[in-house]
Amino acid sequence: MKKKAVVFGITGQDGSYLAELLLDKNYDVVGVTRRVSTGNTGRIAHLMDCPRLSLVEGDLTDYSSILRIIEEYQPQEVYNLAAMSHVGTSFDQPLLSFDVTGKGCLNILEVLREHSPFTRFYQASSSEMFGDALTQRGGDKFQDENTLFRPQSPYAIAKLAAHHATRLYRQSYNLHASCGILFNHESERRGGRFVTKKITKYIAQLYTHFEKGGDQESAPLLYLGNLDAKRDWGHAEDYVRAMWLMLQEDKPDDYVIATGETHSVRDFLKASFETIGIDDYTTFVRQDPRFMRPSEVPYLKGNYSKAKVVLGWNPQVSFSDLVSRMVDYDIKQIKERETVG
Ligand code: NAP
Ligand code: G4F
Repeated sequence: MKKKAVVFGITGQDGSYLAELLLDKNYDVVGVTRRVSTGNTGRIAHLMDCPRLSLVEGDLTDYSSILRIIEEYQPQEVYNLAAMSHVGTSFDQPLLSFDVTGKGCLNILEVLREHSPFTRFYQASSSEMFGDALTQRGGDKFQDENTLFRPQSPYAIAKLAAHHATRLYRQSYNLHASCGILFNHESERRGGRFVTKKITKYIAQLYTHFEKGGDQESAPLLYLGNLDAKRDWGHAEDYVRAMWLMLQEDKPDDYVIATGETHSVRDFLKASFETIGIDDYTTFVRQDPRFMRPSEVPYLKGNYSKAKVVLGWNPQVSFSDLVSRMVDYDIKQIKERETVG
């Protein structure tokens, strides 16, 4: 039978890759978009001509719009990727963050419980929920499905509320509802305010500055916050495959999705500078208190053994490939803009 999936957050990084994957598997895809005054469909522009993709307006904070969409399309699968996903911003907008990222998930769960109990549901949980907690085994420090949650931001608290709500609806109402506890994943399509994209966009700018004969004195500077935080960074294309695999299982469950490697922001910075032949980044980078957070998550490294065994999932893109793909893409973007301009 041909399947239909509703994707909340289709205009985001993950939404765009998931839409590609589902269309590739011959699904009918219904993408939920927010009404905004300027365009927000850039990441899915290349898919818009596909007759199996339809877009419908809706907002996660509006129960009635979710109800209308689920009743009209009656999907076999629903993916909730929508969120206010920037951790730093959640300190400035904690109430909005909770309404969208926490309560928004509950809105979908309630609609499914009452009106579509056989629809399978995926919730985008996050490694941010672990906060400063970890599991220590021998010399190894990591997070897995059994690690405690100790969230350190309004975003993480909202995600944890959604995570527990999803588990509760699975246990109490028998919904096929699964959570992917996804560690950081980036890509060419990553939003410009996340640290990786901020770095690779800057590197592209610096590269073109030197290519045009600019000198060191007139080179732009990069302003960043905490360089010591460690993250487990993978590529979004690998991670959306895991989302889909979870909903194909007979039994719903929660899974950590990660690479099993951790690198500091400083490591990412160094690796990015190296792609353009610069060994010492310190001349070009300044620490700026504006980008420090009131509370930080110091160390994330995921143990994805369960996903490997049960789902047969493995990450394909290495850390160095991720860095070079993002830098190459950003350099190409600048060149294309200059050609058009
Ligand atoms: P993203 O690029 O920021 O995309 C977020 C999506 O949510 C966008 O499509 C956005 O729409 C939509 N959205 C925001 N508020 C909404 C609302 N009120 N109603 C409906 N849609 C709304 O995030 P991402 O990196 O693709 O991440 C996807 C999901 O995974 C998010 O839930 C994120 O929190 C979670 N997650 C991400 C990572 C990661 O490292 N990327 C790791 C773990 C979990 P607009 O385009 O209109 O803004
Ligand atoms: O790139 P980030 O903003 O990602 P963060 O906070 O880890 O959150 C991302 O991953 C989560 C999964 O763990 C997702 F749930 C969430 O939606 C999002 O996708 O920051 C990464 C690290 C942090 O420690 C931050 O303090 O980089 C540090 N950092 C240092 N300078 C900076 C900057 N972060 C940002 N955004 N901008 C800076 O200038």
